[in-house]
Amino acid sequence: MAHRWKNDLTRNDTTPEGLFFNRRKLLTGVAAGTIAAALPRGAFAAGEDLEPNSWEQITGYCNYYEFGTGKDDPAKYAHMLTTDPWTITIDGMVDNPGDYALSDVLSQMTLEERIYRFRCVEAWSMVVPWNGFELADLLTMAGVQDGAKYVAFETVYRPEEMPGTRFPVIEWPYVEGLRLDEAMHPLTIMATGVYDRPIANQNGAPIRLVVPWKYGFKSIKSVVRITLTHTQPPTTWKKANHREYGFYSNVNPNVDHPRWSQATERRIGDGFFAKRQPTLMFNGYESEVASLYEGMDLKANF
Ligand SMILES: Nc1nc2c(c(=O)[nH]1)N[C@H]1C(S)=C(S)[C@@H](COP(=O)(O)O)O[C@H]1N2
Ligand SMILES: [Mo]
Repeated sequence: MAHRWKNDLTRNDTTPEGLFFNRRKLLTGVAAGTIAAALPRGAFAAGEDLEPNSWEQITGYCNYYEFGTGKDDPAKYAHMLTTDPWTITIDGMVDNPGDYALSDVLSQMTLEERIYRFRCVEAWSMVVPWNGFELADLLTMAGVQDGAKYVAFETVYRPEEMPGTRFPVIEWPYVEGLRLDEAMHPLTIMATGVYDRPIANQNGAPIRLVVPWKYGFKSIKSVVRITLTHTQPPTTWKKANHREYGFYSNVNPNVDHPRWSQATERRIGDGFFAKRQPTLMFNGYESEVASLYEGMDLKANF
């Protein structure tokens, strides 16, 4: 199938599945020996020498705060979330607003596998095979009206199934947003699977956003509402700390996070003492997406 986008990553580049699912433990140095034993040889070369916490300090870890901020909380509690049946409300500036059953949506979408770089803001990266469909197809089905400029996303908020929401660590529900042209770009997908399996609850089941040229936190999980708007919508991390997190959140090695450099990254699976690699502009998708930001000051619009 001919693609309207270029992505030269292949199966050989992908992060081994075991590393994807266990990366929080790897990153935080918990039970390093145990995990190393369960992984293919070579995948975890120098792991056993890891100083606990050293990675935590430099990386932080990716997450699903609705299930808690502890390292193991999402894996422990995300099973509490009921993901079937699932309804997505599409509203705002669309011709066909309404509540869409996910099963109906999926029957109309072309599902594909995409192998993408996925980068956490704190300086580590993976290459992950997501399964999903283009967000543009869903928006086209809803009928975007003239004048719509942004797409707002909202995660399900169910306190009884999400123990982390009892604490006001961030404002609930989790929200994110894209400019309409970013949302319509063929690289932007709604993912329903990973490694050819339905997505795990802790990774955002049954459906989450993936924007491969932006940081991980842009990838809002368990989406229940998509709203077309005229004005730039609020985003969770910008609301929590606007000095550190902006609306755009493009992977940009020239703009450091206030507390750490983003000029280099460590690829999960390369080993803890492997040389850091230079971070690629837009996560390696520069030729695909740079034109979206032509003329913009990306230091001001971080
Ligand atoms: N609803 C919701 N979506 C979320 C988060 C969250 O806490 N809640 N965390 C974000 C962050 S910070 C990251 S790095 C990615 C991590 O996704 P993954 O670990 O499943 O790949 O999810 C993002 N989406
Ligand atoms: Mo993150």
